[in-house]
Amino acid sequence: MLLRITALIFAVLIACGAHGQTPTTAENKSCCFPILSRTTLFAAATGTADLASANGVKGAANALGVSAKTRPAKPPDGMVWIPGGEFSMGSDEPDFGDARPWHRVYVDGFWMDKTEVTNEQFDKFVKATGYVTIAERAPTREEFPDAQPENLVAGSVVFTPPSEAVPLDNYLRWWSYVKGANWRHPAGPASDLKGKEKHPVVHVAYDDAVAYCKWAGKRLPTEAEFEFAARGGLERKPYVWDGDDFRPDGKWMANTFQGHFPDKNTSEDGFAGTAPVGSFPPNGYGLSDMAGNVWEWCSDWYRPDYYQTLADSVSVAHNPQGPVDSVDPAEPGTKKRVHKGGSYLCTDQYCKRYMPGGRGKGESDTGTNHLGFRAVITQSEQGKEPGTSHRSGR
Ligand SMILES: [Ca+2]
Ligand SMILES: [Ca+2]
Repeated sequence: MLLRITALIFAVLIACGAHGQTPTTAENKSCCFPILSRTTLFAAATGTADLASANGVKGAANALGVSAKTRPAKPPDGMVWIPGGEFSMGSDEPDFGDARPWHRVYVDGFWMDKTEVTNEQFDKFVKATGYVTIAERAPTREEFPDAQPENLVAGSVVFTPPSEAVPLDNYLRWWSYVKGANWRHPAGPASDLKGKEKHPVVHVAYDDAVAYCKWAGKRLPTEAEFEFAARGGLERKPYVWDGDDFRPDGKWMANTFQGHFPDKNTSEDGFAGTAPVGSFPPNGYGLSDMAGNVWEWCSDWYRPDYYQTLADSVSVAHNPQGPVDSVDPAEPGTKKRVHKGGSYLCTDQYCKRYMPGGRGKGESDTGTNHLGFRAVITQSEQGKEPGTSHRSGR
């Protein structure tokens, strides 16, 4: 355990240097910023299952009935139509260095899951395919040749708040790698999913989310699709709802963190952890929890300079797919995908990446108990064979 903790400290300290600043700077106020990676974790201290789902994927895609030109008359179950169009993407928040500058983006219309994928939905996928998530698999000697044998245990990263106020300069004070934590046991082996059937599934790594999407005949959204959808038709607004107030008319609009971070969660919005999906008002497109509840995987590789690159190269970026590779100065050598939307751990005391311009990042094999996903499908994906999505091979 000591080695694991040491490893975690090492990983955290590296991550805190993400923007060349100390952990106490505003830009690194990342209570809810899921930056931990298994590669760094295990290396410091120390696949995808056969889905048997080819027919199911093809059938599911066709069953959606997505037209090549027009939206279907009958919405796919649980999905809403996002009309597409041009919008301003990014943020001018001082803390969001990797989300600047504002730049113009166009996305085609697409269907998007109205909610984050739930435990109930993920359970159907697992029962149908026998899929085993990465957090349920013990890391192998081949994957982590330098790891100590006692560290090669299955588990995941869990928010473990301290009992009293602590300096906000060390993530280790509230994050732990917990043996036996996975989507079935979100807080560790003693926890379960009873009563959480409608809560978002967590502890899903990128590859796990991709596997689910393939089975469902869908794919993960690009970062541009997610942000376009999150904004709900609003232009350059700070939140995914209209106006400039975090609590319009005193109403809670998203599952975030209240109280004193990280030791005292007063749950004034009704939820200390995940909430059943759709517990808060939907945005302008009818999507729930595009801010807060759990972070959500996007298909883009993460680079902190990607927005600047787009702004420098084109007047309007059409359907941007993200950079061709991932570079994160915080953890050199690890490749990360984008997360969006923030989580139930976001608080303006520390970070507020529930704002639609906020960005998160994480290594593909790393899940946490505040990270999930939802899926999309575009018109052009109709009739494609399983796994042929332009996102799936990345
Ligand atoms: Ca909350
Ligand atoms: Ca969310």
